[in-house]
Amino acid sequence: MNDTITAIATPTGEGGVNIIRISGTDASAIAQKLFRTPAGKPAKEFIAHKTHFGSIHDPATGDCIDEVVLTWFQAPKSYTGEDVIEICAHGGVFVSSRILGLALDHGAHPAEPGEFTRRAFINGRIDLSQAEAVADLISAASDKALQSAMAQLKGHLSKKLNTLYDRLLSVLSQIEAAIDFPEEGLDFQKRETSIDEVQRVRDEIDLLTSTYRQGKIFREGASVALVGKPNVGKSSLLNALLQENRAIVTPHPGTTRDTLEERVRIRDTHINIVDSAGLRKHPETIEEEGIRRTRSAIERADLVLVIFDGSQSLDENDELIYGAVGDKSRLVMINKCDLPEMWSADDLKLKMNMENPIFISVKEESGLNTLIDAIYNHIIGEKKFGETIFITRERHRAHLAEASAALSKTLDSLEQKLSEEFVATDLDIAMNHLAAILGKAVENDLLDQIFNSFCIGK
Ligand SMILES: Nc1nc2c(ncn2[C@@H]2O[C@H](COP(=O)(O)OP(=O)(O)OP(=O)(O)O)[C@@H](O)[C@H]2O)c(=O)[nH]1
Ligand SMILES: [Mg+2]
Repeated sequence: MNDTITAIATPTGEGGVNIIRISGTDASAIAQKLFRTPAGKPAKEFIAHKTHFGSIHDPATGDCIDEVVLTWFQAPKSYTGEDVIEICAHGGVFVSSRILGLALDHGAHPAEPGEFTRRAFINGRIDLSQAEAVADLISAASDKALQSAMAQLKGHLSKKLNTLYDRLLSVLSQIEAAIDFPEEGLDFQKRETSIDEVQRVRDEIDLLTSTYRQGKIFREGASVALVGKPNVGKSSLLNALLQENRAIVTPHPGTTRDTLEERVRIRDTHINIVDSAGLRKHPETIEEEGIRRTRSAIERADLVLVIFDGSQSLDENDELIYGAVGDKSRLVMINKCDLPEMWSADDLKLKMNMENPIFISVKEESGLNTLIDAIYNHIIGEKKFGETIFITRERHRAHLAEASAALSKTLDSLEQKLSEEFVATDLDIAMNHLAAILGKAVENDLLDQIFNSFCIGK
């Protein structure tokens, strides 16, 4: 952590500009050695939080590498909380790697993935949930994902968790006073108010936990599986939603053998749509594995799109679908409505217990907007979320669930008038789980895991 680190902060490739970032105590000194003013002189010193126009030279050869704009973010007012130099060079892989090489030659070490953000966390600029929000912001693929990452980065979740933590801390201090002065103990009124407060905090935690399903969909996109017997038009529908010929479509049943996942944007959110092998009773050997994967895609899906072919009679293979989909959330479709229909929606209800089908023809692109609206309503709904805080990560959900469970035990002990020590222990566990989300006292392994998912230079 005492090293000065450097990395190219912009993606590799050609572009307008590239940014080379240096962070640590020696950042300015390293930059001083490389930077020259427009008059070709070394800069006496950089002015904090101001940009400096000049060029980068190789001190060994005197070669000018590039004209740049340099900014010195003086500690602690920087992204990492340390001295940070950002060199904005012309976009080009070679130029930026030469500048990076010079920074390395003059004392900087290569930054690990996410190391700048990790330092921001270690130096208390942001807490762990905000650091995670930085990663989410970078990978956001829709407006909803962006909004929830931004709210988390701004500290909405942190503020909420800190408040809940502090409320539990006040209860804990009452309990600890009772432990320290056993002759006074926890009187009836204090016990009642503690019970009320712990209950209220637990309810708020449970409410927060319940936002996970939606929050996860915002961040990762809902998983939507296309399911039906062979040849009903699943791959054709995937292609239509993607508006490109991604999956192979043929008139032969059993064309798709493997699952194929693609991201599709729907209004302000996105879905991960999975095309799969058609389900049928007597598959060829190679299809068997595909069908196994179809079942696992159904298992993982937030929503299943069940497709029937309206131009072919319903058969035993269609019947397989009902069992495979089980009680998963689903939307039912009848495709190939451009062809004469062999059966009606009533037959579907009667034979398959599937209702309210959406009639589409992928070939003629009819009914697709109705389908897209239905998918959106299913995963996002008409709800207005306003200022709601969402839990978007499994790590957060798990800690909240543990905190809630510990508070339930706290309540049991309080209600049964058990020793205050029991109450204090469980309260402490609950508080530690809330603190863990914010990254207080977390293990290095966990930090490695979180920050390794970042790109280098962030
Ligand atoms: N007439 C008509 N044909 C369609 C429609 N949608 C798909 N098809 C045709 O149906 C055939 C099968 O389409 P696919 O998209 O490959 O069907 P699938 O469900 O992916 O089939 P498998 O991969 O074998 O499970 C192709 O010949 C498509 O052109 C439609 O709306 N109308
Ligand atoms: Mg297919």
